[in-house]
Amino acid sequence: MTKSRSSALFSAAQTRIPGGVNSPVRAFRGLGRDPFFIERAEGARLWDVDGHEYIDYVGSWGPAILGHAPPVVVAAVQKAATRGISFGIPNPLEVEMAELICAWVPSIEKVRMVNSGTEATMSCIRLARGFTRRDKVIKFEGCYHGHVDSLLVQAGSGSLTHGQPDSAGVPAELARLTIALPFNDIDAVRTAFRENSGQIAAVILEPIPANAGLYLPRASFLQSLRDECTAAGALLIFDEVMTGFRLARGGAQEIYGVAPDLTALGKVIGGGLPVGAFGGSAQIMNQLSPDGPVYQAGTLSGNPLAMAAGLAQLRELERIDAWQLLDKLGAELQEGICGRMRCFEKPFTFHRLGSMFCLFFTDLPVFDLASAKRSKPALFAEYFRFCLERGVYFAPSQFETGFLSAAHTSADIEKTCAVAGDALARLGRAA
Ligand code: HOZ
Repeated sequence: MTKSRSSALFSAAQTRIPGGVNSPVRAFRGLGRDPFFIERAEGARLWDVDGHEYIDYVGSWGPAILGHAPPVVVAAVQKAATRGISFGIPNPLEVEMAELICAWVPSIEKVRMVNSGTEATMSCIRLARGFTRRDKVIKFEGCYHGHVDSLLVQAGSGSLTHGQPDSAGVPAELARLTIALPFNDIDAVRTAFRENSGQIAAVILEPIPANAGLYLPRASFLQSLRDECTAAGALLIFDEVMTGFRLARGGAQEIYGVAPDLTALGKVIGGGLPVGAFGGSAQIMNQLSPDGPVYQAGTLSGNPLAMAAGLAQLRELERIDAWQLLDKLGAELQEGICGRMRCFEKPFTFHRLGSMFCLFFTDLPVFDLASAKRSKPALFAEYFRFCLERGVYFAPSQFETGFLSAAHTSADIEKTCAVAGDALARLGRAA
């Protein structure tokens, strides 16, 4: 049998790229099949190098909120490219982007652009430590903030998928400064503050954790964190790399009405180009070099192509009121999948907020990492493969989140629900 082009490419990749991939979660480990290679993407569709077509619910892990290659973003990038690809000196688009972010996210008075979500959270931690002159950081089990040394402790996403929530290469001395607690457990936070009085620089979290599947904060959890941080003189950092500009114009902080001290942004903000940002009050942000003592820099930060792509995407989201549309599509998907599980004696747990969703293969409630781990990996793998073979591409790990885009249609969702329904019926849960 001749090898598919994807298999041939994956064999070649494994020779020259560790694991054959440039980010571990792309390796499809534990799913009983190899990854496929993409030829092109448009709207809500992907086409692989062997000509297979997929309805895509990964959306480049979040950035493709308008779908793939949206004409407004492509045109903006083309136009910017003709004026120069990188300057390494200020350009007007950086100011436009900073003004837009500050207008949309009121907790941000000043913002710095970086090149990834990892850079954004890493910089938030350094800034929080520099501002408070303290070293310890509280994070939550299953929350993933990129591959930042201090934050690869009980982390989610690929590190969790591949069984490495604590990475080799992170000095034990550094990891000891990170206190990992169960999400949604405010008593654990209070105890940690008590036991480490005057030592906590910051509490960092995804306000809606989306790197161990998707689960939600309990009522008042975020406000209680806000209160505890204020009382202890620690900074509250929201990692809104996933949720920023996706769930609402002002992100999760707008939805829950809780203002963090610092916010990390990424994904949607770059329109598919490598962009991150972090921001907060002027008082805190002024600690950054060259005004303050906390050093942070980047050759490509504020790159004109990236700014043009991000601005075009954000403005288009607002122009079409994408958040309302995305919520409507999300509701259709939820109804379609949950509707098919109504005949189950014990339906699986389906979570959705706006355009983010996740199906856990457990009938028990999911509210933190321990409860997310109740989901049965073998059932997830079978579900994933079944759907993929029928042209529906969900994230290749239980510990990730699904994303809808404004390019998905009700017909796409109907087809998806029919496929997902067949998969669920096969998994033997029907009464
Ligand atoms: N959940 C990850 C980002 N938030 C997936 C992307 C990756 O690790 O490559």
